[in-house]
Amino acid sequence: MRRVNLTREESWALPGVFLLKNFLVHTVFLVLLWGLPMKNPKSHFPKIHQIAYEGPQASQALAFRHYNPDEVIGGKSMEEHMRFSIAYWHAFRGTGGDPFGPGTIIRPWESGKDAVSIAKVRMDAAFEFFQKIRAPFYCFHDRDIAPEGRTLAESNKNLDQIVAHAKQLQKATGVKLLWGTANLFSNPRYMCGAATNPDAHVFAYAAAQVKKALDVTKELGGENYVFWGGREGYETLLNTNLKREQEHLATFMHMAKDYANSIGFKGQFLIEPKPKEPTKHQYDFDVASGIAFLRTFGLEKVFKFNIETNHATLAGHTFQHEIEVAAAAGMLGSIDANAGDLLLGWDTDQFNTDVRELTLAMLSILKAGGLGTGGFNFDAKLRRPSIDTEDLFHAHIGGMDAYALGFKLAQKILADGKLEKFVADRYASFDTGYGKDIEKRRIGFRELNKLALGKLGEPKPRSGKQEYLENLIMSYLHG
Ligand code: XUL
Ligand code: CO
Repeated sequence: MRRVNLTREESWALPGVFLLKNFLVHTVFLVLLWGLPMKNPKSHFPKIHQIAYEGPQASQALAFRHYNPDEVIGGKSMEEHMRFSIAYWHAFRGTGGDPFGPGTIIRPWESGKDAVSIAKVRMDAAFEFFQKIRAPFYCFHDRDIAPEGRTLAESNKNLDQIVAHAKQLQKATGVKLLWGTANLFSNPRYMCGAATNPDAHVFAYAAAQVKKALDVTKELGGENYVFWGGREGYETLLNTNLKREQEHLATFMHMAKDYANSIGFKGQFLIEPKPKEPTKHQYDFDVASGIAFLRTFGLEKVFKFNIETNHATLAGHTFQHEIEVAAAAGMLGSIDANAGDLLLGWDTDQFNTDVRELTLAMLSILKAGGLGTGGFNFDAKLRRPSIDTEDLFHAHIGGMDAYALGFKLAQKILADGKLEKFVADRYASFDTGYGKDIEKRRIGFRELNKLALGKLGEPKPRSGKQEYLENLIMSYLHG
């Protein structure tokens, strides 16, 4: 065959090439058309736009009145200050079920050909929600995001598929993982505990599950890793070797840290105390007993605390109390933001809109220098009759606004300085003289005895001024 040298234009005009060209152009066009919906996947919340800050006078309900992510306070945006996070288990696995009846909440995205594909669509909906509600972080248990398989290997395989999906969504949206954790409490194998189970077989299985959870938390850039010991406690002391179980729990935590170090996971380890529920007694009862546990077993440098409001009240403390105890030990890590119903007495996990409580909590958090790698994770769920998708937005808007307002009011209280000055003055006798010597441990009972019998005489009582201080706080809240 004779070869002819054709120009580029001429070669495009040849019949065969013309057909090929047309074919290519059409194919590219079709692929582009087909690709469009892939780039703009179907919205799961088509009627709801990204929530905007509209200020306290906002006319519509789906707007922020106090949380303005872009507002800069003290050189940092509110988004950076608050580090809000969505709890996957409540927001995307919560059904409204309770011990007396099944779930009431049916989500349109909960359908598909198999559990893994449903999990992927659910995750698409979750990331759309994170963006629309303007939460920069989310948190999960391994089994929230991916279905548990028939074997551990199958569960790990499911998790790998979903983690790959999460990684893409994180990259596409900029939403990050505040913390990961393992669910060591739902499956019946853990009914007598995980690390504190009397059966070493269960301990081994739990270790393997946490190993994997640490792997995926690292893979997704998680900034912390949480241990909530849901069933690490007992139902009755009749069948329990408490000492051995506590030692096993500590061993498990040491193993977790050794493994995390070995894979180069730099996230902060957090313990989330809770006194009871589901067990009668949980070993990490509250922050104080958590500190004692960690110090007893040489783990105090490894852990900080993830403090949950409702867990604090179940332990008979205020939220602020738990924050102060952790802060005093330099172990304040993160917050599971919710509220309990004090008349009910179980872990109702409600959204917190009590601005006074949150202002006081924020005051303690700010005085402690903030949360570092932690954040405010909404470990809170909708009430059983709140079945509209929109309710998920109202709930989180309320929580975010209440926390943002609490933050701003606490800033105001600190800037004003009256409260801090009052407290500083109350302890001023320890700033100089024998008071300072006491703090520095430079004197003892003999010297103090001499002073008390000699020039000091009877101490003069001073008012604690509680009512004045309560009114002062009220003046910041309500003018
Ligand atoms: C349970 C609870 C957990 C932890 C994570 O009361 O708070 O969801 O936050 O395991
Ligand atoms: Co929690």
